[in-house]
This record gives sequence, C-alpha cells and structure tokens, in this order.
Amino acid sequence: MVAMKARELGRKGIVVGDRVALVGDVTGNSDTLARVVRVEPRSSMLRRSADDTDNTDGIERPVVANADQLVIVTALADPPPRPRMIDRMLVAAFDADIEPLLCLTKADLASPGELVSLYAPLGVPYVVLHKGGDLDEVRRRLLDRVSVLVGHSGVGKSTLVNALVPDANRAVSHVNAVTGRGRHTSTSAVALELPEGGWIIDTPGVRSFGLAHVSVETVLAGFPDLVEGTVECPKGCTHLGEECALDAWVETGHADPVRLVSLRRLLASREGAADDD
Ligand SMILES: Nc1nc2c(ncn2[C@@H]2O[C@H](COP(=O)(O)OP(=O)(O)OP(=O)(O)O)[C@@H](O)[C@H]2O)c(=O)[nH]1
Ligand SMILES: [Mg+2]
Ligand SMILES: [Zn+2]
Repeated sequence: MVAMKARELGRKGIVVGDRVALVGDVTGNSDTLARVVRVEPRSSMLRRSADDTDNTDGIERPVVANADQLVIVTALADPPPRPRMIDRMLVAAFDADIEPLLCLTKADLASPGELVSLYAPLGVPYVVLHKGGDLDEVRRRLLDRVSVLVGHSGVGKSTLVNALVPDANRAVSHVNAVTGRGRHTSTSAVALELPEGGWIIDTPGVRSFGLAHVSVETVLAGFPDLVEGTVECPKGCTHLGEECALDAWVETGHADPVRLVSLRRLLASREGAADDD
C-alpha cells in the first residue's frame, strides 16, 4: 500500500517502525493512495547525531521508532571488527532504552573469542553466525520482537535478513578487496515481518554513529552497580579524570574493576571524530 503524509501532520517526520493511523483507500490496489493522519506515540526512538558529512553538527536524527532490540552486527573479519563502533552503538542502545544484541558474523573467517571476552563484562548477549550456518539461536532471540540491525557496510546485515525472511530479496554485495569496506549496498531502512513472528529492520551501513546528544548520566544508567559510587564525585564529573570517586569505589571492593574499565571506554567512545572507521 502507498500512503502519503497528511498536511495536518506538518513537518513532523515519520520514520521506519512508526505505527500510524490511515484514512482513505487502504486496499493496496494499484493507483490507490491512503493518507497518514496520525503517528502513534513511540515506545522507543533510536537516534544518532548527524555527523560531519551531514554538515548539520549536533542535530539528532531519528533512525528507527518502536524497536525493542538493537542488533549490533559486526563481522569478525572482512571488514574487521571495530570495538569503538560497537561501544558507540551500545551507548545508543542505552540512550534509546533498547536491549542490545551483539551479532558476530563471518565466523567462518575468524574466531569470535577476543570480541566475546571484551564484551563479557558488559553482560551483552551475543550470537555467532556464519553464512549457511544454523540460525536457530538468532531466530529465538528475534521471536516476537521488533529488532533493528545496525552496523558498518558489508558486515552481512542484508545477508542475514535474506536468510531469515523468505522473499526478502535484499540486495547484497561484496566487500571491496582493496579498502576492506562495504559498498553501502542498502540505501534505506526496511521493516520486514519474520515468519515466526516479530519484525526485523534492515538499515543501510553507517560509517559513524554520532552520540553528541547522549549524556554521562545516560551511559552511567547502564552500570547500576557503579551508580552509588559516583555520590562522592565532584559536580559535573566526567568519570574519566583523576578527581573521579569511582577508582576508590572499586578499589575498596564495591564493584568489579573491569566494569569501571568498560564504563570509561563507553563514556570515552562518545567523544572525538564522528568517523569511526
Ligand atoms: N564469509 C562470509 N561472508 C559473508 C557472511 N555474511 C555475509 N557475507 C558476505 O558479506 C558481503 C556483504 O554482505 P551484505 O549482506 O551486503 O552486507 P550489509 O551489512 O547489508 O551491507 P550494507 O547494505 O552495505 O550496509 C556479501 O558478499 C556477503 O555474501 C558470512 O557469514 N561469511
Ligand atoms: Mg545491506
Ligand atoms: Zn566520577
């Protein structure tokens, strides 16, 4: 069915995942048009700040509405994993209050051991995949949920969607042998219904995941075991400097030091250049 935005919605955007109210011809017959007259309240909104290439610094851009699971797709090789990017997508999940799932693809090319141990202290669930391999576990984790796939170009998002959804027909393309980068094959986000129930949203590969809009408090909220330790911190503490009270908190055995290392890595991941490549 084709629907256009009714004028009374004004400049308010509609994004993939939005639930909308329609009027007019909703038969879906060719040459018919329905009108979107209302966007229902959103249960979540995944955002990223615009990056330098968008030339509108600091502006938040919505990515997907109403997702309840953020599937961070990372190839174990070709293109190589970039933990900084994974960290940033995890922060985006905390920010949007969406549960993360780490999806490690191309296990036929490299072993997942190192990445798995890097993320173990964060308690992030993960699945390991290789093309043509068993999809039972990922199917189980996607069942009856609205999951959005995010990750660099060429990590295998569309390949996974095609394996999970018969007739999805998402275009896939090779990773450039010279640069090791994907070709940005998918150019728009598309939501597809899973045969077992639930929705999966394929998105175009991102080069960066700007997080300028995410506060220290938001990241800290993902570390409930450390929150109490920040009571003694100076006002406006970034939890990255010498004055931070968290070092003493973990030294006195109140929390696991590796958790503090992870918190700081995630806090630091918000800073710096927008390009994560
Ligand atoms: N060896 C191997 N190759 C894979 C696997 N999964 C995907 N590929 C290949 O990786 C390449 C890129 O896959 P795509 O599915 O197009 O990647 P994408 O993440 O959708 O990329 P964009 O749409 O550009 O964001 C294709 O040549 C796939 O065949 C895997 O598990 N193992
Ligand atoms: Mg794709
Ligand atoms: Zn602090």
